[in-house]
Amino acid sequence: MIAIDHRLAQQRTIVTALPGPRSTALADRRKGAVAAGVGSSVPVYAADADGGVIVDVDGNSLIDLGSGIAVTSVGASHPAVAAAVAEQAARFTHTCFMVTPYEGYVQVAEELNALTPGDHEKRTVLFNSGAEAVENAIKVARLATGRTAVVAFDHAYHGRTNLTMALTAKSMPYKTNFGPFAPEIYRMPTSYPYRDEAGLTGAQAAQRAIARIEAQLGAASVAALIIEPIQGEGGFIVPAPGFLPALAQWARSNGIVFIADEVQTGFARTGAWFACEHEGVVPDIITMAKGIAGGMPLAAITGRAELLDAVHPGGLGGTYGGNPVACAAALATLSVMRELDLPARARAIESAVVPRLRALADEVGVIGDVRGRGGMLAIEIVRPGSAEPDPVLTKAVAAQALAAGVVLLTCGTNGNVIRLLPPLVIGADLLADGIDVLADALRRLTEAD
Ligand code: PLZ
Repeated sequence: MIAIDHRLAQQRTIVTALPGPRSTALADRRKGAVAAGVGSSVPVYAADADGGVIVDVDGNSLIDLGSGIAVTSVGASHPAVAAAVAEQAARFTHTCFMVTPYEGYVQVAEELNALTPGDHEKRTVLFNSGAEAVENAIKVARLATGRTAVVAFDHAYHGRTNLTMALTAKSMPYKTNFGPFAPEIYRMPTSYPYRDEAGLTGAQAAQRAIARIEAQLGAASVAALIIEPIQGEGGFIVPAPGFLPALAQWARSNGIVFIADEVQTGFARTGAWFACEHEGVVPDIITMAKGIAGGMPLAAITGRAELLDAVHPGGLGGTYGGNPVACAAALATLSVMRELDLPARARAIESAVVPRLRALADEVGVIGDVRGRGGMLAIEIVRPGSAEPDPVLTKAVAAQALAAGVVLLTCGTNGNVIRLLPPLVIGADLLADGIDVLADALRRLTEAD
């Protein structure tokens, strides 16, 4: 990996207890101002961030292995992105693309049409959040097919709005007591190699889902099938090879819109521009957000021209969708990603980290599975000698890592997965230090058992 110059020192420096006094004071203040329903997994308040570090309000420099949930792949303050934002904000922050359009939106659409898998004619619409992109992909699929049923999968995460809550699999904390949910959503088994019966191939896992869809719904009633090519919040689940191509093929031959939700996996994160590419899958519609704009809120759907153009004028939009500042950030982010060859950096992260995680698994006996691709890697934490999820230990590992200055996120339907999502610009030494901290935390907590 070529070293990149950064504004902030790329090192872990702890000067107070974590959280420190200023973070603790802000946490107290927040209680009286911010609704309790909004959680923060890391109780440390950010003051500055760059490359692979977040500096908190107490002056601690933490290693960022979360990228704000897979967003800041180019870092949280890349100078090219910051300059593009400032320059656009100085000209105009908003006109509303539905009122007075501007070039940046068109340019982002052109770039996404060229970058996403498949060389068919494409169209793009821009939105503000991943959930909004997913909602709109479903709107388009229903309108274009004249059908209503939508198939989602076990362990899926697609958002927190009403329709996307219905698509999301996990109840607590996303859905509990927030119903009723949108109708016509059907959940099918996914491919989860670590937990599926041994030897189940991707094609067989796909057939298991397809047989159920055909029996319970009938293919002809299905508008869309939506899936994350690597499931994110559900546990960084990489399906068995052949699963996605078989589903996509079946969808194609039954007139069903195949939607790849690449909100978390997109934009170089998995070592390809999009995770679908690892298996040559070409989705009909792809949903994108997170990494697209270096931290500015922007989301998109890109899909077959005949699907997207089927919608009547005025049928898609929103006040802020494709905000000009966010578009400027996206254009700068995409050019930085190309210039630094972030897909290659993601693959280098995988090569550096996976052998260490495998060695750690041999050593500590509580890592049931090491998986992921590129800069989207995970370990599944289980009770020794079993596959029983251990969310308590998982949480303790993240807490110990934080105490030592590493921001580490968990995920998984059972809360027992530690996920690594470093900024893709992170330096090799800083990354290695972060993995050392994770390893130490696991060693210490398993020795204490
Ligand atoms: N689709 C695949 O990963 C967002 C959610 C964190 P928004 N994932 C992080 C949380 O607890 O809210 C996500 C995703 C996939 C859709 C979404 C939704 O994206 O930008 O959060 O709406």
